[in-house]
Amino acid sequence: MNTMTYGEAANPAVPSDPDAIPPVNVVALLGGVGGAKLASGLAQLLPPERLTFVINTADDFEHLGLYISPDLDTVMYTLAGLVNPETGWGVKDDTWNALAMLARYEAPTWFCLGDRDLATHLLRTQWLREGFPLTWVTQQLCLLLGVRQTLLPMSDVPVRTRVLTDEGELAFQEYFVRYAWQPRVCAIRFEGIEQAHPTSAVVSALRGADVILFGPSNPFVSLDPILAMPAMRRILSAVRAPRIAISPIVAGQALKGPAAKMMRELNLEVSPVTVAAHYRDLLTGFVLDHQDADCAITISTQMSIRLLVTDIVMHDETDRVRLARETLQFALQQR
Ligand code: FO1
Repeated sequence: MNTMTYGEAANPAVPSDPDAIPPVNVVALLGGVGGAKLASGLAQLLPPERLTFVINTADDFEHLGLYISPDLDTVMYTLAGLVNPETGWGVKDDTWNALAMLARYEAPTWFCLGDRDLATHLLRTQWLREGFPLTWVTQQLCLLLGVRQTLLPMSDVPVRTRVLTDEGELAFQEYFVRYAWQPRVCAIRFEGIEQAHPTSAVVSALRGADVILFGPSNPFVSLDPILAMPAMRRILSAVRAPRIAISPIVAGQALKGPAAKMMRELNLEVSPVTVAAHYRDLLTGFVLDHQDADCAITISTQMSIRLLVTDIVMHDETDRVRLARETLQFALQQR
């Protein structure tokens, strides 16, 4: 059972918890499944009004007329306690009647939309068609699902990841889901990025943050779209809050998804050193796994970044809370 360390009534008879996290404003930049795990760990340590998650929307796409926002949904379902624990995305205990009917119509079924999950996409699409921005739509969905933390799309302007592969250029979900990230990646581009800007909600959250975290998400397709928006690096460099990234690479492998395969195909070493170097001018600290402790010297000598070496693989809820706690304690030492 996890210990809730926030919001407990002060009782002088009970010694204060030395591990308690003070009420600080934390903003985390996140992609999908890895980001959602960190978000759920943070959610057990801080009151919801202290937590803002800025989420990649460059994976979003239109499918069968519906607007799908996979990373927003993954974080939202996780925090609502609704996520499918087997996949890390979609809704738990979902059924697949609509998908089976689509198959009968010989419609595309490579992107698996569960019956319950469909409700989210239907409502989001309807509200977007009525003219509401994605930020507002996300806020409403979260409110209705009882998610009290703030989930912010990185932008209300559409950005779409395009993956240039040996089999041609693919829309991100085609590359990721339809072709199960098998085509060889040559380059990645973000369509619409020049026009995209972080929303005013994202900018104020970053300016008011005491700590900024970069989740253990794919640097190239989950966090780069957030960081590639023209104003973003300038805003991040100007804030005084500690900025800490958690490695998505452990012992030469990605925690999830194609990050390691992409690194090999882009002729980069599959190592936390590559990840730290990728963000280097934006970071004050970096968290890597014990199994990569030999990288610590390289990172700390070549880049002026402080390091935390710990267990970063999140197998269960206890791991999520422990990693979130250690990362916050590490960040707070830097203030
Ligand atoms: N990922 C899959 O690998 N296969 C799917 O069929 C699939 C469906 C899906 C439906 C809704 C949703 O919100 C997410 C879904 N995902 C699926 C996950 C998702 O597309 C990827 O994990 C992310 O885009 C990468 O972060």
